Amino acid sequence: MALKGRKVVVIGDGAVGSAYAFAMVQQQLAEELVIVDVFKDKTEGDALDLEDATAFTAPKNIYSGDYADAKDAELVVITAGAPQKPGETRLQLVDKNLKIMKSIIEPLMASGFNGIIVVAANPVDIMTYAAQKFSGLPKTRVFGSGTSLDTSRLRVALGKQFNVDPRSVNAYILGEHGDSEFANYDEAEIGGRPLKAFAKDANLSDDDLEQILYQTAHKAYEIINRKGATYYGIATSLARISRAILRDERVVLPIGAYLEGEYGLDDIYIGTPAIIDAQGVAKVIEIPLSPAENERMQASAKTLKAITQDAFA
Ligand code: 6V0
Repeated sequence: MALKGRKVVVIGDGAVGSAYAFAMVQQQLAEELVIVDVFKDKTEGDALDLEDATAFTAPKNIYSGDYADAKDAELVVITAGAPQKPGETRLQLVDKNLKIMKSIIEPLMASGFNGIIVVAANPVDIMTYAAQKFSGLPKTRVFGSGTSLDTSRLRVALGKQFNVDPRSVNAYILGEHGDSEFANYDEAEIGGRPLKAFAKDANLSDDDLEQILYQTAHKAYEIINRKGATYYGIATSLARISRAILRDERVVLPIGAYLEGEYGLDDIYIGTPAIIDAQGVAKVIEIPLSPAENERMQASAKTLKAITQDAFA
């Protein structure tokens, strides 16, 4: 059952935004769903199309809207962004997407919006940092999808490997949503038994586990090479995060959280588990990492800090 009055605004109605809207309707997670994009025809078309689905789900108010509609929204999900073009550097993309983020946050805040922002636009850790800076909202109420999708991919891969439901695999991808991310294999477990014990039973070496991590981190390319974009996975991750907020679940999810001392890091958004409730990030869960994993966390943070410092110089 959807809670009454739950209003969600999705900004960016591309592949990810429209798949997210569909997931929200299928899971009956919002009472009111507003779709915003510079491409107005697309939002109107999607709203009309999604409306048809409400004949089979609980009644919902779905419409193409504008920033003013965010005034009384609980949650805004930002999936708007320019994709990387051939020959374009990552920093050039950061620059372009920062401008887009600014052009979104200004009218959003001018509407009087005072809810929670979840960012999925890439590079997500940097865009989340920007969304918080531009909005001035509390850091607990602005967070990113971080390593949410990456963690899902890892759990799916390990679930297949050990023939167990991915939901029973308690492993995380931590760090940047990108090349420097890593898995917490040393602490990961299935049903309370160390994941490394399952690996030993299956004759998997640490190198084999690293290979699974590598495939996980590069799965996006496998999908993009075949169909140009990835969206169902991230859309479902975003719907899961939305449910945690709208239903005040206090569930532990991997997200991109602002750190203030956790992992010895400060002033950065990075992938880590956190408790999510109606207020946003209720608590960052700092996993006690092995020395080798901690080194990877620090290296990942260094990569992100360098980009942030360049972008905000
Ligand atoms: P897309 O299909 O090109 O959609 C982007 C949408 O943003 C388009 O509909 C644009 O019209 C819209 N848009 C652009 N500028 C603005 C603006 N100023 N205001 C409002 N809308 C605007 O891209 P797709 O949906 O595939 O990806 C969206 C973003 O999600 C990209 O940055 C991806 O890199 C990112 N992803 C993030 C993932 C994650 O794990 N965090 C996973 C997949 C994609």
